Amino acid sequence: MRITKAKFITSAPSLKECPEFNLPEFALIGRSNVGKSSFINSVVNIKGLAKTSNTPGKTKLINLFNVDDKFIFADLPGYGYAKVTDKTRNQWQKNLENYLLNRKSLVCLIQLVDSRHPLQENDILMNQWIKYNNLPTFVIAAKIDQIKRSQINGVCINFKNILNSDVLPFCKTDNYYLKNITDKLEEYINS
Ligand SMILES: Nc1nc2c(ncn2[C@@H]2O[C@H](COP(=O)(O)OP(=O)(O)OP(=O)(O)O)[C@@H](O)[C@H]2O)c(=O)[nH]1
Ligand SMILES: [Mg+2]
Repeated sequence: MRITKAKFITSAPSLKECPEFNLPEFALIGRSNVGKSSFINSVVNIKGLAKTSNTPGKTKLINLFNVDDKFIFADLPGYGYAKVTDKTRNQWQKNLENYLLNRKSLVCLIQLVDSRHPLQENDILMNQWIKYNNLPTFVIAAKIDQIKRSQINGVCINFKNILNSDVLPFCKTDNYYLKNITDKLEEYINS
């Protein structure tokens, strides 16, 4: 799949503010700072389209992007972000859960996990929650440039064994990984 254009549509605090499109939607989920917004920018090949930051907690709303009038990316706030009050975190969690469970056009959740570290408990819990709710998903082993080339396969196999989901390696600095990812998106778009 060749992507030629992408545009920001809107930032929505919760599902009821999300406009409806007759297009398949992919939501990015994962811990804060794992690279969800950077992933979107790489796939659509537009630097800065989704806002990124060195500090966790950058994405605070449901940000929707139209890609080639073919599908929608929903950039979501990360989990595991410590610097918010319990009340704010609970509200985010409720809003996100409601979006993930009730967004009709959602065809797949793309869960990003950090290749540099073993899976964290909240990654595993999130994956179990997705499976429990019968939501389609695959996993991206993110920041793969940060581990040795010789370890890439082993890390992906390990994630796959633990999560029982397809795992694709990715880093924002090497387009080599994009083909498998866009092929995967296309499978969901066409099904
Ligand atoms: N080395 C490396 N750094 C990356 C990669 N992807 C993202 N980063 C860096 O990781 C940081 C966080 O990236 P974001 O894309 O903002 O992460 P996010 O998951 O959207 O974070 P939140 O919005 O806070 O949940 C930024 O400093 C990025 O430059 C990657 O593939 N390799
Ligand atoms: Mg983000």
